[in-house]
Amino acid sequence: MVLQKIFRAVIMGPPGSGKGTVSARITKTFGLNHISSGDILRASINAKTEFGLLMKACIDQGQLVPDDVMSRLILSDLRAMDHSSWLLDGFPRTVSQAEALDGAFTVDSVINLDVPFQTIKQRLTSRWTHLPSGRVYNIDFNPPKVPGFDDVTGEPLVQRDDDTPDTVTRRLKSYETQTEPVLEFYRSKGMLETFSGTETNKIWPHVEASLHKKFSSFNQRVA
Ligand code: G5P
Ligand code: MG
Repeated sequence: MVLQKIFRAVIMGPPGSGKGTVSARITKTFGLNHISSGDILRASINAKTEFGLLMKACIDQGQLVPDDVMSRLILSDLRAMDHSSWLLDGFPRTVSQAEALDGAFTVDSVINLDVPFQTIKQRLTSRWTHLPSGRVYNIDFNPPKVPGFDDVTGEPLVQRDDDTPDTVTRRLKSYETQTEPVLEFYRSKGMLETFSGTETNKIWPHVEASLHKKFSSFNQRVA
């Protein structure tokens, strides 16, 4: 579906709930630009920038990067994109970040993936990532065509340093204490749409249908 106006969405959900997986399907189907805060941070770590190395300590311990750093980073990337439609994945993650985003941009849709923590723990230990693109694979769910290598570039896949069982537990804890209040922030504004389940393939048709509906009414309002 071709969009006639800028459409801006946020995708939320606990670590491993499938934000990256669903985002890839949304960008393919609807052509939004995918901006993943985690991918941006991992690119800085991979490039061994001073900033990246500082942030790596936080990330590897399953802690959040400080709000002011994160909001500055993401908002400046969004401003640079100016007249584009985008889908934000991994930001905002605290109420302070949500307020910063709210002050700078109008968000048209907030998608919340609600997946049980038990399901997530199993998934993350068998995740393989192509760091330069952020493409994710899973040994059980969507294995790469050649084990250990990215389907598109043929480059090696890695396991994220923060996907160890202990760090996953800490990330889930931080999600409960720091990110769940953001759901309330958007719920109280009537913007939150929650999709519950344990399988992305069952959740996705509902997300797709909801976005199709939103995009249609959005285009009608513009026309
Ligand atoms: P990230 O990178 O934002 P998380 O923790 O929010 O990391 P993550 O781990 O990237 O989220 P996801 O994107 O929600 O998970 O999930 P995914 O990668 O698509 O799917 C997980 C796995 O499950 C994959 O292997 C996938 O193939 C598989 N899978 C998907 N669906 C199914 C299914 O139906 N069945 C099965 N069997 N498998 C499936 O953030 C990382 C860190 O960066 C910092 C923090 O330290 C954070 O911990 N950070 C921030 N700090 C402060 N503020 C922010 N805004 C920050 N953003 C990032
Ligand atoms: Mg992700």
